[in-house]
Amino acid sequence: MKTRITDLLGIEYPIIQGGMAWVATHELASAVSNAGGLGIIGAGGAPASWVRDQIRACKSETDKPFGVNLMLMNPEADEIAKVIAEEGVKVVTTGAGNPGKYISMWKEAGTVIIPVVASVALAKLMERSGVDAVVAEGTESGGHIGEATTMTLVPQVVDAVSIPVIAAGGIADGRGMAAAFMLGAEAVQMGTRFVAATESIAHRNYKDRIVKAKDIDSEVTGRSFGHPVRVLRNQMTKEYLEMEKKGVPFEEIEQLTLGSLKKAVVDGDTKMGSMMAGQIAGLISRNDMSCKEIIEEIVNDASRLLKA
Ligand code: TUI
Repeated sequence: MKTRITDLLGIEYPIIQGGMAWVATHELASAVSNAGGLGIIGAGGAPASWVRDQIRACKSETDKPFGVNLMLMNPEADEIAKVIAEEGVKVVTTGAGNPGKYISMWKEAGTVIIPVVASVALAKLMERSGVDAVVAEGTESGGHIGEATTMTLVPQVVDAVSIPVIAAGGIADGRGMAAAFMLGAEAVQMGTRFVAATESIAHRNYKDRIVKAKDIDSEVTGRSFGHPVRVLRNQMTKEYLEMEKKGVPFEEIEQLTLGSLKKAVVDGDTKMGSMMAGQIAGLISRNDMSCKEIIEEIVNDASRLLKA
């Protein structure tokens, strides 16, 4: 499965791991890269010093390329952008915003730049800014999301730009990967499937909830604030959505979610934690597979389907 993305990134398989806050640590990133995909360290809301330490740990665990995801709402985004350039990280992906102001610095450092976009407009703007590829992420994804579905967004982005497009949102097996390729994608990015991988440091309770999840078990909080986030339904989402419906101001509701991602990922609090996951969680039935096993299974299944 050679594509412009495998060539651009110097990887064996066109599979990229999502840059999930708290979950996408050096352990997961190096495991995905060592398995032939592209592992990503998720900066999330972490400080720049943490990101630098993670990059150095990942370098000690793999000789293969890996990337860093810069979540643009991070208060230390400027510093993290610099750390990425200074450490000579091969690939950067960005989320939840427009990375325009960092592009020239990263280009000078020779970093491959891949913004995550949720619209054709941002994809076109990014191409004009000189980025190397885009991730077109559908609303099926976990975490911070846009409006368009993967099925509608991917082919429209593919038609609108000439750079390669990576599909994300709702992909967790070989069928999803083959479908994305039929839409014109040249790689896929998966998040939720890798949360449940053996190398993921996510708490056992969170992994178990992904395995138990059914098709309609996610909720989107924060829509009315223009900050939609997809998570698995629990006590926290129930309280959040009730408050949102009542028109409780954002600042007050925010108290409910402060630190809630760490609660889910690190403490395993499935009641009040924010268990970010995509709609495809219902398809994920195992948490005993390594990144290598996951990637090999998906690539084998997708190749078979695409040849048929
Ligand atoms: O970034 C993501 N997913 C995320 S970030 C995140 S961190 C977080 N933690 C706690 C609460 C809330 C967030 C969790 N999940 N995906 C990439 C993505 N980017 N999806 C959608 C977008 C996006 C949306 C609007 C990108 C750009 C954009 O507008 C850009 C602009 O300013 O024009």
